[in-house]
Amino acid sequence: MAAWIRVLVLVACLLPLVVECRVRHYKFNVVMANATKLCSRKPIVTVNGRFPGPTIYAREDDTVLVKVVNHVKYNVSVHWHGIRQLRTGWADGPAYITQCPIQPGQNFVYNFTITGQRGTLWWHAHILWLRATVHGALVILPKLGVPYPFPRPHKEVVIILGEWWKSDVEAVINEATKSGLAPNVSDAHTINGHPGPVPNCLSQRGVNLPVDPSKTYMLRIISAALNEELFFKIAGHKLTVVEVDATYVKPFKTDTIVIAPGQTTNVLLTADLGSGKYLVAASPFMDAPIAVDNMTATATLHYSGTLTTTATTLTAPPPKNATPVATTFTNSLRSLNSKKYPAKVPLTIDHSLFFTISLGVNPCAACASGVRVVADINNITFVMPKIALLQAHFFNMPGVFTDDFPGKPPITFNFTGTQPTNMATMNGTRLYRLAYNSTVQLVLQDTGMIAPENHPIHLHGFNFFVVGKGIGNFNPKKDPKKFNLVDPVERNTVGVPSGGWTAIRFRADNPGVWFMHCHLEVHTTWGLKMAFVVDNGKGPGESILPPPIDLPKC
Ligand SMILES: *[C@@H]1O[C@H](CO)[C@@H](O)[C@H](O)[C@H]1NC(C)=O
Ligand SMILES: *[C@@H]1O[C@H](CO)[C@@H](O)[C@H](O)[C@H]1NC(C)=O
Ligand SMILES: *[C@@H]1O[C@H](CO)[C@@H](O)[C@H](O)[C@H]1NC(C)=O
Ligand SMILES: *[C@@H]1O[C@H](CO)[C@@H](O)[C@H](O)[C@H]1NC(C)=O
Ligand SMILES: *[C@@H]1O[C@H](CO)[C@@H](O)[C@H](O)[C@H]1NC(C)=O
Ligand SMILES: *[C@@H]1O[C@H](CO)[C@@H](O)[C@H](O)[C@H]1NC(C)=O
Ligand SMILES: *[C@@H]1O[C@H](CO)[C@@H](O)[C@H](O)[C@H]1NC(C)=O
Ligand SMILES: *[C@@H]1O[C@H](CO)[C@@H](O)[C@H](O)[C@H]1NC(C)=O
Ligand SMILES: *[C@@H]1O[C@H](CO)[C@@H](O)[C@H](O)[C@H]1NC(C)=O
Ligand SMILES: [Cu+2]
Repeated sequence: MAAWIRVLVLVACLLPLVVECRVRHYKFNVVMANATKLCSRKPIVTVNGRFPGPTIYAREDDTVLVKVVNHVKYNVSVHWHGIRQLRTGWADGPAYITQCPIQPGQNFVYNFTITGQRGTLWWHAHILWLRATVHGALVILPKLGVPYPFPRPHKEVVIILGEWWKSDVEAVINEATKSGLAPNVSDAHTINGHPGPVPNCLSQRGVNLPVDPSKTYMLRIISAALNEELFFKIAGHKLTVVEVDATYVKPFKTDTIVIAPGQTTNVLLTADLGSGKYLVAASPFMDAPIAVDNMTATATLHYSGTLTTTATTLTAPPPKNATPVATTFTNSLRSLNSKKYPAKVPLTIDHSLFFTISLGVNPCAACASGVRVVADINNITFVMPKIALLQAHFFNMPGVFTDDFPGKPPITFNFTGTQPTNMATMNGTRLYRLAYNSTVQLVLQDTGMIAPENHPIHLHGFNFFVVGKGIGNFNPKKDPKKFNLVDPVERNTVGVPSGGWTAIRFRADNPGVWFMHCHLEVHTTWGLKMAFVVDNGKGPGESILPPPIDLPKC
């Protein structure tokens, strides 16, 4: 190929999908930038000076190459949330799990191929609390010529929900780490970077979403919030849910969606009211006695031909403790399970695991409060290693982790009833080992230690099927009889309900080290995390590839 043709193809591949490109190149400059959309002049950490960051467009089967250059004072790493990373765990991104961080002045090329996936995912920083402002959409279109399993929308719009602090987010978590107690809640929620009108803040109108009467739009909704689940609704309009976490679902209509940090939801919206302006609202969902930011972020759905001066039709978001709204929504989610998109639920199980998801309290002499609030899985507060686990696994480095993560908690108690008075936890960098292609059933049980709470649990490297959920303690005799093994929703992040449990199944068909953690950043910080180590298989294409030469060093 002549050099000028190569350049032409490279440039064309940066434009959203006008030509077929097998390889898509992006450059992420991690830089400080002023947050002009927000009521603050404080510089924030961004990609390419944008908040939210740039959208990555690709098609199923494409290879994506993203060169990340770190121009800030923080260590950085980027995670491609929901991308399976088949055999390319080196490109997954969680710092100290699959890679050492990209240090100031350094760079790294993330190189991965999107196999068997299409839909809305997203990318975000996976170190410290940087993902508050370092995040963006990752839109995977079907292969050329392959239609959606629903009528093609007139237009597609990315909607990123977020959480915003007036203070520097690293100062917020550092202050909490010093005290040993919970960090400050955010000061506002955002829709595409804008909170909407905020008291004492001029020129904050929120984003405008223009629509033409009677046309259908697909909203690719992403929750990049740090610590809070959100309700999302649009005055006067129903939303038809067609996809979550980049897997198609049986379409259903709803007024309100509920979305946890880490999750994505595609909805169809038909502009069937002819004219007017309608409020778009994102507000917190919290059904436990835990402080949240109670601000509602707003935007406006604006029909073409409607005067700007027209009054906006308002809508009241559900009260923050509206558990029934959230439950009705999650209970409606089913895999499409069509011939083309079958739900391949594992029917035989090699590893039946039971993990308690919990908070705890340890003594802390250095903490201002004398104690440290922690979080754990099966009573183990995860201790981050100094060297990435995937490197330690690949190069057989001893002493970095052990593979004795327990398959059940050390003590069985009434998890959702009266709690043990001893809320101390154990510490460790313990992993659970899986043979290639083995199958796992994992019951995630919330506890009432400190307080029950809805925890969105995210698994890297896999999608899983959500085969069951319930309130109270999981009953291993009765509950499995009610599991949905036919068309359970398939996703990468699932809420464990407050004072309840969720059961998931997956097949360990991806060798590597795969992080699993609560996607409430505060809980991840507190230690609500662990990892699976999946051994190589014996056949061709069943081993992790060697690390890229530019993989950052610790
Ligand atoms: C942010 O704005 C301040 C004041 O307007 C300016 O001095 C500074 O250079 C800006 N910083 C960046 C990173 O753009
Ligand atoms: C990306 O990884 C593939 C192997 O998965 C390799 O063949 C290719 O050369 C890599 N590309 C770059 C630019 O590193
Ligand atoms: C946290 O909130 C308290 C009380 O409003 C305030 O005094 C403190 O400065 C906040 N911390 C940070 C880091 O913003
Ligand atoms: C929101 O929370 C703040 C601080 O906790 C409180 O002062 C305020 O009354 C709350 N507002 C609403 C509408 O609940
Ligand atoms: C667990 O505690 C709850 C709440 O107190 C109670 O309703 C339930 O009966 C208890 N379950 C068992 C098995 O003791
Ligand atoms: C957790 O581990 C700590 C430290 O070994 C122990 O004191 C506590 O009883 C354990 N708690 C539970 C619920 O297993
Ligand atoms: C775990 O670590 C914390 C803080 O480093 C400490 O207070 C606690 O005693 C440790 N727990 C055990 C069981 O070692
Ligand atoms: C994985 O296991 C399933 C069921 O046991 C089997 O059908 C399939 O061929 C296996 N796949 C590989 C790649 O070994
Ligand atoms: C950045 O990462 C390196 C490698 O792990 C580590 O040695 C260094 O302390 C980190 N820097 C900061 C500021 O945390
Ligand atoms: Cu959590």
